[in-house]
Amino acid sequence: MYTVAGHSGGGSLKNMINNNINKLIILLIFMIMISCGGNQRGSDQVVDNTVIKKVDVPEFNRDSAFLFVEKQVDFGPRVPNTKAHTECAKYLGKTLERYTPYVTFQDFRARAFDGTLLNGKNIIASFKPEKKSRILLCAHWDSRPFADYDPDPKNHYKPIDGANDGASGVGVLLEIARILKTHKPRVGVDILFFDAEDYGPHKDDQQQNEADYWGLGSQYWSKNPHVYNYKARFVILLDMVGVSNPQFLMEGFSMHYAPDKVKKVWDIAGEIGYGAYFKYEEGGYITDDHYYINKYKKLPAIDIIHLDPGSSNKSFFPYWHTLRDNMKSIDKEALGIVGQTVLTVVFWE
Ligand code: AHN
Ligand code: ZN
Repeated sequence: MYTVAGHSGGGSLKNMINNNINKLIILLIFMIMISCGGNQRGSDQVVDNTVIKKVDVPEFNRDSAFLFVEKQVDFGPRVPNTKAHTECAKYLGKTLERYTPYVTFQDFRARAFDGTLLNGKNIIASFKPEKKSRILLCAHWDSRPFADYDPDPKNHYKPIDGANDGASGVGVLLEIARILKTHKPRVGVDILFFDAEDYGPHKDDQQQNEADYWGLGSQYWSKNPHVYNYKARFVILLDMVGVSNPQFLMEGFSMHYAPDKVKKVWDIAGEIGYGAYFKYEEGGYITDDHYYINKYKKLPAIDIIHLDPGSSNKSFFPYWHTLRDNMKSIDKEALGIVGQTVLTVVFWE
């Protein structure tokens, strides 16, 4: 037999003490709950004797982000000129239209390394389009037509799911779009999904100007932005952000073109508790979509990308450009780390 604490009846001194201890414990739990509530607030910043309020940041939902990744992968490989690609574009557009009325589809044609004419579609969602002060968030939504780094050569011409390489960044940004429907940061935000990032030359096909066959959608947008004279304070690209225990090193072109923006993002990640993943180490130069935004559009653009200079697959995650880049390689925790960091950057701007 036992009595439930606090409900033991009787008026003995022992019971009174027990009751008060229970009240104290409940009070303590409440105080802890209040101080750890879903909203994160950093210590306010003081610049030139002015206190800059660090506003409350909504909570990024990693389960929701995971579902957004899964939805894309369910279409099959999103290779340009395929049905899965067309269907997924519709899904991305429809989903964004639930969160903002300002969705633009930018159709373009681009020649691939092997002469194929690709029908590309960049997809852009804007929040507070009237605001001059803006942040641009992007990721590529297409997936690679070849698993040219698969351990089995029989797979080298099969298309990949691109769960991490493509869908992870888009999933994180769809979750941010969902949040921006109801939570309004001070700045305007654009979310841009680039097409035809990953149709670069096959490993077995040696090319002269190899690099410029990657990032075809971002090259097109950088030379033909969806808005005349488009400006943003800075640009954050997400690429391969979904594997467990991610390691975000400071990518070379990001550091070359926008070192202060890299520092800003890395500092905020550390401030909200993700310093173990955002490392102050250089991680090599990656010709990714942000490179063309810097080079042609001349906006400061950084890449948040998992890098592992010791890895056998260039310096990327172990399943990069293999058939194992599927849903099994996706970790909710990683999506949450990146999502909460980017959301905080946006709300503190
Ligand atoms: C190069 O390997 C030159 N660029 C890699 C960019 C990339 C591919 N990002 C994802 N997949
Ligand atoms: Zn890729």
